Amino acid sequence: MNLLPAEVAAALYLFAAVCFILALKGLSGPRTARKGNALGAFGAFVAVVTVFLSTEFGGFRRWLALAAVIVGAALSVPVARRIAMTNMPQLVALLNGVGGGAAAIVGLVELAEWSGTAGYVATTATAAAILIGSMSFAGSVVTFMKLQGLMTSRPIVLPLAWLIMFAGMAITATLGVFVAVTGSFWWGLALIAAGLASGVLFVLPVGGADVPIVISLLNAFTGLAVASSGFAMPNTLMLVAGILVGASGTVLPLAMAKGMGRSVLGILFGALKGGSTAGSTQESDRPVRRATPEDVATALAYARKVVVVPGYGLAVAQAQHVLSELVTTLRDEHHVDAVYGIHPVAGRMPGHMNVLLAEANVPYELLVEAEELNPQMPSTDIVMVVGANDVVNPAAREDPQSSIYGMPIIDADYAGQVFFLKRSMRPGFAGIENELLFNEKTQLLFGDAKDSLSAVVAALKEV
Ligand code: TAP
Repeated sequence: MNLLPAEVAAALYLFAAVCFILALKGLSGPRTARKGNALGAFGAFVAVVTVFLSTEFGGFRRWLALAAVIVGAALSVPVARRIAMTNMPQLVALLNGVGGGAAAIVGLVELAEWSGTAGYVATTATAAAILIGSMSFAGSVVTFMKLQGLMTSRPIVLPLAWLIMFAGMAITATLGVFVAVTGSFWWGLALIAAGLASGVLFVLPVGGADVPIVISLLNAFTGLAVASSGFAMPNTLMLVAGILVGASGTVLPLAMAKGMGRSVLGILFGALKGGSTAGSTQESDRPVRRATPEDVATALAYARKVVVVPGYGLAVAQAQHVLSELVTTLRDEHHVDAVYGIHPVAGRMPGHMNVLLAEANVPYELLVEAEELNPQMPSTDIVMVVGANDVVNPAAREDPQSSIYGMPIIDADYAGQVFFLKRSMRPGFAGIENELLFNEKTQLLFGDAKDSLSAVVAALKEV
């Protein structure tokens, strides 16, 4: 029995779609991101309830669907609540994979129900949903395993990788055509197997820092798979939601690749050309100048302008609260013009530093983007780098041989003095040495960022 008339369901679908669009708009800035997120979740809730009430379910199927909703929510809510911010990329990968897998299964179920009676347009869209959805599922599971440390995060390049890839693409495309022409469930099943294999082959050669970019790309794939499913069923909401995910998922990897000064194609196929995208973890033994927490506190207290550059290490140390305390003390008690320098790819996920600092209630107006900050660097007294490395590495500007050459950086080396807070002489994610560590302007305060910052805050009280 249908509990909602079709017209009411269509109006609610439209309402949910508007929620999704406004959610994306909200997510485009840190001030509105929370509201955007809540609006998107509300839209998804309305959509699920509408589907549930407006669908013709036979027999016990309505209860089966309800059980699926309850199990899904019961599994995902605690996971999302407990996940550490540093593990967010792998959670996104996993949830995205589930979405892709679901779109592929919906396609397969459609083929079974139609049993060869559907038109070519519907079967072609279904073939696309099955192929892209299963690729996205398998690719996301592999990226999850890479980021979770369940397998090596280095690029894996199989022997004859190009040949395997082209053969795989040819087989998959042929199976896709078979599904579109015959509408057969069995060909659909074979297409799922080929899609899963292609998804694995697609992400194996991607390694290290590039994995999060591939996750965003797979997000876009899932969007396309859902949109294809929505077109085939037909279901307007799935179509709209899929297109939105597909479009936003395409913009994100492009923005991330730009932040790293790389091309998306270079990231995807770079490893197939040979060479690795992940660098070394070797510690440098060149001499550096050391500072004590007291040195740092005194210099900061007497500075006019200070820029703090946070990076991945801040997230690892969970030192955002004590960093915020330090900056507030400098501003309020020592009248220092202290701000945060935000690099677009600092950390390991888009907006990582914004999210981290928002947790510590840092006012948005103190977050200054790299582009706006760089012209002010020569007039900045001190840059304090907290758990960042690659995003201030001058090799990106000066060394054409460097793997990060071309990546926009925060020009910390143009400031009067630099303090680096890190634990050791190990390099950052790119695995390359940072000449700024050996610059005569630079002093290092070794230790976990939270401990070092707490010591600086304590020392500041004595200044
Ligand atoms: P990184 O270059 O990775 O440097 C992080 C630094 O933090 C390391 O030098 C590490 O040195 C230090 N560190 C780690 N744990 C610490 C702790 N507990 N206390 C103090 N220091 C600690 O980070 P970044 O400058 O933020 O650059 C980000 C990198 O990730 C870039 O290469 C970027 O391309 C890549 N990436 C970013 C994204 C996005 S979207 N954000 C996505 C993929 C890749 P020690 O080990 O010596 O402490």
